[in-house]
Amino acid sequence: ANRSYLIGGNWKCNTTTSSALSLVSTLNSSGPIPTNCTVVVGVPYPYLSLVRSSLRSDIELAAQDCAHSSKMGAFTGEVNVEQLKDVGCTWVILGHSERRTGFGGDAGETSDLIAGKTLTAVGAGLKVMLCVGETLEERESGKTLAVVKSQLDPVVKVLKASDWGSVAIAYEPVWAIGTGKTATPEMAQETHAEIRSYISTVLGSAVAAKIQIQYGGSMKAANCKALLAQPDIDGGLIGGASLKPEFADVFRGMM
Ligand code: 3PY
Repeated sequence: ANRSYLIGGNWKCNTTTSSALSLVSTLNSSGPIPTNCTVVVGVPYPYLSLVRSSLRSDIELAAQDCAHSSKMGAFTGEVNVEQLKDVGCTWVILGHSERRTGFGGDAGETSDLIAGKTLTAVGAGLKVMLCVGETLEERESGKTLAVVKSQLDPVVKVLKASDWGSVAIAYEPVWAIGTGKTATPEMAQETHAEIRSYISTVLGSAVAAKIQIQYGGSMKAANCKALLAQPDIDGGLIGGASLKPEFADVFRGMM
């Protein structure tokens, strides 16, 4: 692709103080980051400060969610964008399918809520990895693009065109998340190209040409090369493999 690569690790609800520090030490000794590559790790809230203070400075820090409001106040359990910036985050992952679906009794986040969070994050100067993607049932009934559009449209509505410079889209087919199933590079490329063409329709060709579209869903060292070689795949959002030393192989492979 003629865009640079964005390689994100999504630690999800994993790590403790000691395993976070051991991952940091692996990353710190993993050699240079290729110049065409931005590397970001998405860390659970309790470890953001710790990771920022111990991780090499050329790897950026993301939170995995943020509050809808940027205000301090009576919002029990929420963490806002100012707090994220205060502990050194430059990115936030928003709208991951695991947040959209809900779990453990949570209702799940709507695309409107995620759009509001995206606006708040971008307004505060954070960059966003905005996750979209369809379920297996939706793919099999030919609704992939319709679903992705319905997830993107609320964001298109609230952001200014210039805000899109702070947004990357992480296309994560839900059926490939944590299942070990990966979309084939051709399948992923097809959807990435459709997403880019949709962005071009609603936001213009300049935004579309620039925006990074990451693939997510069981990306790992063994399959990243073929995925990242596709013209519209500009990086990855990596779950399980980001908890292992092989995460470094993904970005080192881009040299
Ligand atoms: C996965 O790789 O499974 C992910 O969900 C990344 O966000």
